[in-house]
Amino acid sequence: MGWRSRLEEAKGKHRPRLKDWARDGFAHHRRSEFEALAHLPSKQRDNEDQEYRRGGVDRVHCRDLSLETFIREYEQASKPVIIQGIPEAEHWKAAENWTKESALRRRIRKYTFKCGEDDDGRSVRVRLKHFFKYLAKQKDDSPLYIFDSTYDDNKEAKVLLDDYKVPSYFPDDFFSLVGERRRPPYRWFLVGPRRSGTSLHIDPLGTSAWNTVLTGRKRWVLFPPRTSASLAKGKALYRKGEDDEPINYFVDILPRMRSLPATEGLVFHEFIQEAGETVFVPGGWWHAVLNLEDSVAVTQNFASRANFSAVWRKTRSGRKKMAWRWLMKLDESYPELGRLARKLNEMDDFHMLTKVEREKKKRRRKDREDAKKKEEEERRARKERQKEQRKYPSSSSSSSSSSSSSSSSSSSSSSSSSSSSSSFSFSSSQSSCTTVAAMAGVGLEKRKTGSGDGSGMLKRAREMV
Ligand SMILES: O=C(O)CCC(=O)C(=O)O
Ligand SMILES: [Fe+2]
Repeated sequence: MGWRSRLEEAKGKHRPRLKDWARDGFAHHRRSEFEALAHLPSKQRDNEDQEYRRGGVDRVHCRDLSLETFIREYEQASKPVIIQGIPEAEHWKAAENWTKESALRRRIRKYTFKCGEDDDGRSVRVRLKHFFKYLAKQKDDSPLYIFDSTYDDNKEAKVLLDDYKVPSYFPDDFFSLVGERRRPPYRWFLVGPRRSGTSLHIDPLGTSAWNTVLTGRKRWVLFPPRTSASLAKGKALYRKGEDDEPINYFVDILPRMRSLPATEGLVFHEFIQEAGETVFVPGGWWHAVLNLEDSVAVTQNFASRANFSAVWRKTRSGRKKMAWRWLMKLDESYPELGRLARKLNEMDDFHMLTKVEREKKKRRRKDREDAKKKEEEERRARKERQKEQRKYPSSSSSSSSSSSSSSSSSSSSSSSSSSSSSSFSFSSSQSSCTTVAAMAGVGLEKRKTGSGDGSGMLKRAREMV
């Protein structure tokens, strides 16, 4: 199979309901609107309200930024920053190996990178050489995007780990205590064709992130943690039929958000990340990203001292089992953090369930769900019975004996109830599965594409569950 058919297959799996990937014309008649994003809106043209609402993001070269200053002024202050020069100063081979497509392709020939997800949460994967062919030719509004977190577990692809190291500004990584297998996904290799991107989200479990671009440019928008989700997402601003992919958000929705009255209290932090720059995203900040050019990047999430309280609070309820293990490991290696975690539990009156309690709770939930399912089945069967009776009223009224009428109606209803119950239990188990994934996914997904059908959020959520 050639690259075209492989990519067509991948696209079909990732967004099966999307028939025309160039429907909105962002590579054709609306191309100039996309290209205009290469420049930030001019400050002079803004009115006072907008000027006030545009939060700035500092840009500092790493030679002028000590670790202590970074921690004090950015990490502890929960303030995003763009740091220049890290790959060069910290001697990343990625500066060479990832900036030439041919070099990258030669390094990893067979491994298939995740570039999407199907409706059942399975990864959609392609080889790099096929993806690069697609990237060069594609005219999609919102193309497939390599966003892969399992390269480190593959014999061939883990050479990528030799090409970069965690920048010296981010020495803490407390989730490493629970071990590679148990910890949530935390590092991603990204190849983003122009117009691809990541929808608005907050990074998982209260973690902070750094993101370094080796080639290409990315446009970012950030909103402070206090911003309401629906306001930041611009939920009320979508028009009928509009897609909610990152390209649509940046081209259509953000400009509408900019002209909202200042009383809405929205503050924007917009900037363009250039090649060689590292963006620090503090935990809890909303952010969305659009690849302005074909780009190669790496991003990693971490728990540190500065974000520990928020990460602990999310982890103890979002990853109950892992939280116990983490707490034990913290007690051993960082007893002061173990004490802090317990203190937070006490302050919040949070009881961490033991294994036995967790299992009991799980059983109780299952019993409740089973009972609900049974009730639903009975209700449905009753309805079917009533329908039958309405449809064939004569069968009961014309029969000479009431006992035969009731027996015929009960036998017909029991057969209809058994057939409806089997089809019902199938659909209900599907929907409860979806609900569990959705609940578990709250705040757990790292990357979201819009997927107008709403599957994007679930898809990403599942990766973390
Ligand atoms: O580069 C991107 O597309 C998004 C990255 C992101 O959201 C992150 O690094 O947390
Ligand atoms: Fe993110």
